[in-house]
Amino acid sequence: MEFEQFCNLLPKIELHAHLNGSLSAFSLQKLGCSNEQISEYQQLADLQATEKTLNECFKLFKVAHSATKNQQSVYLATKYVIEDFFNENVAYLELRTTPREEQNMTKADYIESVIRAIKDCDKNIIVKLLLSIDRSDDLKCEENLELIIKMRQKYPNVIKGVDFSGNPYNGTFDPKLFQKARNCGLFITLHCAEIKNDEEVEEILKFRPDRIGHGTFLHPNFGGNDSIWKLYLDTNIPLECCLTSNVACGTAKSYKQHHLQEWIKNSLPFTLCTDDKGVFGTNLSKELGLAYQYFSLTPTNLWEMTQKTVSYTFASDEEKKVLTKILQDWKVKNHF
Ligand code: 6MZ
Repeated sequence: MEFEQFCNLLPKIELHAHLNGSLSAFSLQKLGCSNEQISEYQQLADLQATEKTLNECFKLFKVAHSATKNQQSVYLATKYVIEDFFNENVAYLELRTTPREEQNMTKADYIESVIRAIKDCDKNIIVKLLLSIDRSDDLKCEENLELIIKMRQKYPNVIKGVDFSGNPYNGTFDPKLFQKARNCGLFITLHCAEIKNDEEVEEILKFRPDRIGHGTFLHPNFGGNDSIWKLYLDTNIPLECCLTSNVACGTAKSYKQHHLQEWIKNSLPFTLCTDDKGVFGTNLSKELGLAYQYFSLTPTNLWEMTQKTVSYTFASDEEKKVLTKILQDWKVKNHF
């Protein structure tokens, strides 16, 4: 089997995908975005990685947000994103999104629309929802968490966790807030060290979330420091690694000089993810291909990484067994 085909056909697990950032240009078109907006979106997605900065990337989310302002469009957006992941053989998807209020839509309506699309999905893919707390929306964090807890009580099999995201130049991590979420049975994944912010990173690691996103400025060779790296090693928290996103945002210098190498070298837990595949013009199969190209991860390494990722998911034990079997059967069927 050709390597590209391997990456596409492998039953994959995606744990870090923001709903609105995952919308393809084609989906945005179907959701009513103008040609002008689409070309702005595509031009930026096609730019040389080094020409973009994290702040510029954040401007792009406005395009998708302008197309998902009511319950029907949020429903359709969720449906399209799930279908795109399914079409590249993602078997398990944890989709995350920030509940958003618009003129004719409450945050609860927003969540309900996403859940309706997840429940209506008739494809062979397991989808779970993580609700994001936007760090830029400091003043509303408590209120947002209350809503998330309430919705989780209503949909315990779909809403599995809470994510802390948003522009990392804004806001601060509040351990009390996430402890409250944890006490209510929610899993916690936090964007951590996407930019250099040692004080916050230390607090996040001491909190010991179930997973962290990005982890860019942790290792001393990548802008971290010895005590932070030691703290990380003590926790051994799985990393949601988003290669293209980090390179596109300029937080990693290049694919070759990406901090993932430290995880590989030290046999630390990680999984490859897309972050915002619409914004960054990628998909999970491509991310696997990049790990092969730049870090020599073989098909066997990538299969093993996927198998380990099963234990990092927020799925039930039963679902984890199903995923393990899917992967085992696929390996046997494809003789490798
Ligand atoms: C931090 C990010 C992000 O929630 O509207 N988001 N937060 N770092 C990143 N790295 C590039 N990429 C996306 O999806 C878009 C939202 O996800 C968060 C931002 O808050 C963005 O507005 P939803 O579905």
